[in-house]
Amino acid sequence: MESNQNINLEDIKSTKLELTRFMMYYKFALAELNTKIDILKQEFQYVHDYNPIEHIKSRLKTPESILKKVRRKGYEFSLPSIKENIRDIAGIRITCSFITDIYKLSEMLQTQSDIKVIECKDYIKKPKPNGYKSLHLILQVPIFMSDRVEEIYVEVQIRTIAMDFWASLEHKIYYKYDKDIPGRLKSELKEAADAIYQLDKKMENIHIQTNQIKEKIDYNDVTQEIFINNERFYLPYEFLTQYLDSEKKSSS
Ligand code: 0O2
Repeated sequence: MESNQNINLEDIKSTKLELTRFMMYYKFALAELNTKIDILKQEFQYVHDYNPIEHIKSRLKTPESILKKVRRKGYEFSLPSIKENIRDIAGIRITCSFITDIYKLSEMLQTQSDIKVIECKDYIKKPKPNGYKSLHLILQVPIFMSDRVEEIYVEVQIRTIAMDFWASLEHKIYYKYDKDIPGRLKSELKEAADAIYQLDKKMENIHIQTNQIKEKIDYNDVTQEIFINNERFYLPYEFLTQYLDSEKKSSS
């Protein structure tokens, strides 16, 4: 640890307080966005009868990693500069079942009125040269404090399970070889990325065919119940008929 005898204890204390407060905004932003994603997930489950999200993971960048990035990019070392320039302090990674779910989810997030879309990088349509695929969004989320509103950046990465599998292996290899992956492994990784894309498309195709069969079955299965978040509610037949009648009247 580097030591500097000129820093007094009071300064350290107040700096730690200020940094903690700063990092808390990002924690709140993650909580806010996680709630939004959870609501979208439940609504999607209800409308489409399946869960598009396999896994959600959120993380705060460590102060050590923030410092490294500020130095690497040559940004000024101040909280306003970090807030403006380091836009992945709060990060959420969502793994979806299918590629179309990635775009549906991204669209649902982007159209929320209180979320600002700052940037959208589509590494699925335009993969990185090494084969990396994922959809990256930089969003700005308002955090309502007692005396003001803070707009906080959050990076959202959305990918399929297969893309995530590839990215985590590539990430491990990247660091194992100290960021200099041997050529043979690089081309094997690229081949694996291409194979994964074909697999994603194949799985989605099977899913679409299964859905078409399910729709036919569901049409004949008019039960008198609805499920809200796994809780069952009885639906009187009259409710259905009256509702359909009023719908018809209002549309004619
Ligand atoms: P960590 O630990 O995951 O946060 P920048 O974020 O500005 O430094 P860039 O290239 O503009 O760099 O950002 P980009 O392309 O949006 O990528 C940022 C994040 O995407 C990375 O964060 C990774 O998580 C992921 N990523 C991007 N490219 C690759 C890749 O080739 N392989 C893998 N496995 N992941 C990738 P960090 O900060 O690198 O790491």
